[in-house]
Amino acid sequence: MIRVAIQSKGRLNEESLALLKSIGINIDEPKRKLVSRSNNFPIEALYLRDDDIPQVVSSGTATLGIVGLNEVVEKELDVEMVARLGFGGCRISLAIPKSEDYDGPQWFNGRKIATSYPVILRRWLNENGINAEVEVITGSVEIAPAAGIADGIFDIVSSGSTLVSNGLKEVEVVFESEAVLIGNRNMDADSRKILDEILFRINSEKESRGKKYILMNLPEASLDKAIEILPAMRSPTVMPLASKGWCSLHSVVNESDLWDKVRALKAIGAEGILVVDLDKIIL
Ligand code: PRT
Ligand code: ZN
Repeated sequence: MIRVAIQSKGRLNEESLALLKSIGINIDEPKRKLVSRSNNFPIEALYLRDDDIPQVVSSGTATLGIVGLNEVVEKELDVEMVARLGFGGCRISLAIPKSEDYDGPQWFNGRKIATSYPVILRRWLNENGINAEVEVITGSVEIAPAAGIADGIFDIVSSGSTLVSNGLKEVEVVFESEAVLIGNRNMDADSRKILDEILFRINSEKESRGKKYILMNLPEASLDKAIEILPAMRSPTVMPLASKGWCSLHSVVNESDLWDKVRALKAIGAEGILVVDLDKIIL
């Protein structure tokens, strides 16, 4: 049994649980529970504030954790970075009042910046040789300039609408983040085995993203051309049809070029084309 720390509420909670569900792990939602055990996988969820997740994983209270990369880097704790999870995407940026002229990082020299991410900010200031004062505040960082607390802010941005509605403009993207799976450095062999199974399932799930299963009837004479249009994982599956001179062709395509492929296949005589959602691809 291993314990995985998950955000109890907030932006990453739903997608963390959805990720576990998508890889076949049943787990109850937090609902005032601190711990909940899966009934079909040797895992137990520990529901916490995101700020506490790097610490509990680093200390071993939980073996795994799902948390924003920004929190992991900011806390400067030694944990294993196991996988990027592809959700919770955001950036941490510097922003200043939109009326200001911005002439590059030196704008911040001698100015005051409000943030909840002082470690990541100080690193950037050092790298750029900027001497600025860092004002650490938690929550509502975006109101600091209007409140006269700071000249600029360093905060999480996703759509950018919070900045706009506070009269601010984004001037430097300093850090790109997404949800990550982290692990305790000293996990034992049994835990490692469970983690390997989780990773195997996550990768199968990832592999199927943005892909569709396509099947069609095709004149056998067009088969070579169709195989050129549809390079599949190994090679497309071809099956004979009852009507002479025809076959059924199955393959996997990227959703991004699905319609180009469909047009090309129709042009060489494909009929009855079916496009089906893919759930997992086990390589
Ligand atoms: O209660 P707890 O401490 O667990 O949660 P929290 O309030 O500290 O964090 P939460 O739930 O807001 O965010 C958790 C994680 O989600 C962050 O650490 C990031 O990794 C990630 N994330 C992704 C975001 C955003 N997108 C985001 N937009 N975290 C915060 N925001 C904020 C942003 O600061 C801004 O104020 O959302 C606001 C809206 O953003 P715009 O640009 O879309 O307007
Ligand atoms: Zn938090």
